[in-house]
Formats: sequence, structure tokens, C-alpha cells
Amino acid sequence: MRIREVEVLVASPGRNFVTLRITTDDGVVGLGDGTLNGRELAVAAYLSEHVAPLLEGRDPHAIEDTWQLLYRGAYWRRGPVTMSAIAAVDVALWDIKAQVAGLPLYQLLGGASRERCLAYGHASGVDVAELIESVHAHREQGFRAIRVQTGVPGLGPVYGVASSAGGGERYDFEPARRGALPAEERWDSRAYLRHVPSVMESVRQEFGPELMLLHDAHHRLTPIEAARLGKSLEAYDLFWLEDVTPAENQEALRLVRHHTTTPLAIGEVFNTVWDYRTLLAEQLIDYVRSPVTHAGGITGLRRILDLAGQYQVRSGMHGPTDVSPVGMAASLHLGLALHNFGIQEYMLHSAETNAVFSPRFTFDDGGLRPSEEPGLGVSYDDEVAARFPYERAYLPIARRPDGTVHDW
Ligand code: CS2
Ligand code: MG
Repeated sequence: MRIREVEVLVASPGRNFVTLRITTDDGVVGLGDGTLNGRELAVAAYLSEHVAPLLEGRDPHAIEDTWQLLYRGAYWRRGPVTMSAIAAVDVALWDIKAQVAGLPLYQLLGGASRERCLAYGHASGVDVAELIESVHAHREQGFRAIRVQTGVPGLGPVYGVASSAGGGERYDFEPARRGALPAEERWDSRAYLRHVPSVMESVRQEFGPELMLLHDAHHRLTPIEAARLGKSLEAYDLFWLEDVTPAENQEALRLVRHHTTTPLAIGEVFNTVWDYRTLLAEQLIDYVRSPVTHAGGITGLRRILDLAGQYQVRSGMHGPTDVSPVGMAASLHLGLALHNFGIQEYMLHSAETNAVFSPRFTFDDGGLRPSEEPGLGVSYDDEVAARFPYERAYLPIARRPDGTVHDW
């Protein structure tokens, strides 16, 4: 069996996605996700110009050898563009292997370790009243774990908050604020730090102690601010506090950890095991946020999570809408099989996205389960995709009160 064709598919059904389609000479078709939000065409060019010519004629079953060829053979290693491209190839090859075996992919990864993957949804509101309404709506949808984000008094729209009444799972920039240039938001860490504890207080008062609550600080705090936030939220028993600092400075987490018992999740922008070395060896975090898509595929992420498991650190795979249904299905197959699975982020895709990919994973009793059909359980409809051509779209940027660019 040989790889006959490698196609890079770029479309914007609700938002941009880069999908890799590998077809074998036997006609087996595998899909991989290479979407890198706001920098999509860099991965598409990396795949079509540099990777596709290496794949044609290769044995699709040689997944490990292909991974090593693309990782070591390029000389230039790591980074989000490279690792998203490798992920796209890796997942497409796993999809093919599982279809040939006639098994759902998770069976090839060791079989199911649980019934379903606990999932968390995104509740948000411009103020606390709207947030509470949004949390109610998510509970009605069946979520038992919910991320809560609100606007901050004195600031305008902020990261992770839908502006529509009642909140909802979509942020403004997904896709409404697309435009020629990035939208700019204001950010003030002091105002944020004053506000968040009162938000958690209101949510706990309304919903009681059982509901699993998560919160994302989106890399915006200094280590000492992060330590203070973690400490001030201890009484509200968060499931996790995410991305408190820009964690490429791994040692900075020592200070945060020293001051708080609030569980910490980090890593949606990380892509190899090297990004986690100190964080894991010193047990400075509790959850690994990398998804299959940005961390070198199932093969790459499994290396990170196997090491994490030795330190009782669990998975918390990134699952916003910019991880396509293909990437989401791959994360679910791995999550179902992993021993140290923790939780899966699940931000529902739009109807347009689902019309292109027809994902067959299911959400039930607060958890997700991948499809039982052979392979990943996702497909790609070219005709529907053709109705949604690529549109350049940037993530917003954040500026401090004096205009300085802040961490996004
Ligand atoms: C977020 C994302 O899901 C999350 O936790 O941090 O919304 C993130 O900002 C985007 O996926 C960036 O692509
Ligand atoms: Mg996040």
C-alpha cells in the first residue's frame, strides 16, 4: 500500500480550517487537521510545498518513521507551524491505519479506558447576570463542567466573552469581528484581579459546590499576580485556572505553585515535550493543554502525556472552534484510550463547519465519545467546502491603559 495523493484543503465554513487529505493507491482516504488560528496559510504552504512531495509513494502504515522523517529530517525543529503540519500528516495516517484495520482509532491506541471523555463548555457574559444565564444554558445542554469568563468593569469587550445577551459559546471574533486588521481590546490586570473573585463568589452562590468550574487568564498575568489570583480563588474550588502566565518561562510557575493550591492548566500554545520539561518534572502544573492538532499529532501528544502521567499530570486538550472536527475527533480517540485523561474542552462548532466535516462523535451525560466506525469518524465534503472560501482573519490584540501591547 502506498500514498497516492496528498491534498491541502483550505476553507472557511464559519471560520478558517486547514485540512490534509491523504489518499492511498487502494483508495483509502485519511484526514488530518493543520489549522493554526490566524496563521493558517503558513501551515498550508508548509504542507503543500515541503511535506506533500516527501509523502507521495511512501507506505502510509509507517507512522512513526514518517513522524521522525518530518521532525528530524527537516533540520528545523519544533514551533507551531512545523508541529501543526506534522500533526496533520500524523492524524491522516492514523485515520488510514484504523480504517484498514476496520477499527475505531482508539482501539489501536490501546482501547477505551473510560466510557466517555468529560467535557467542559464555555459560559460567558458581559456582566455577572449574563454569565449566570449562560451557565444555566450550558447546564441545560448537559455540561457538568463549565468555563466562566466575564467582562471587567471599566474595560470594553475582553477575551473569551460573547457580547450577545445571555452569553453563548461564540466569542465576538468567531467570526463576527473578522476584518482586514486585528481588533484591539483594552486590558488592565489590576481591574481584572479585583473583579474575578466576586464573579466566582456569585457563580458558587447560584450553582452550589458540585458544578466543576474553570477559568482562563490567557497568559496575561505576571507570576506574582498569578500567585495572588490563584490564592484569592481557592475558596471557590476551581477545577483549574488556565494559562496564568506566559509559560514559556517555565521556572516562573515555581512562584505561582508555591503560593496556591488552585490547580493549574497550561500549554495550548505549546507543541513538544520540551516545552513541558520543567513544568512536569517539578510538578508545577496539573493539566496539559496541548491538543493533538498543535503538538505533532497523536504520536507527538502521546509522548507529552506519557511523561505527564508519571507525575500525576492529566490531559486537558484544547478544544476551541479553531481545532477542526478532525482535530477534535483525534483528541477524543486519544482521550478515550489514555490512562491520564483529565477533561476535554468542547466549544461547539457552527452548523456550516459541521456541514463540511459531518463529525460523528457524540455528547451525552456531560461527556464526549468518538465514533465507533473504522477510523476517525469524520469526513470532508468538497462541494459544501467550496461555498466557503478562505478569508484572512486575525485574532484580536490587547493593549494596556497606556496603549502598550499586552500578552494575548
Ligand atoms: C482559548 C482559545 O480555548 C481556549 O482556552 O484560550 O480561545 C484560544 O484563544 C484560541 O483557540 C486561539 O486560537
Ligand atoms: Mg485558553
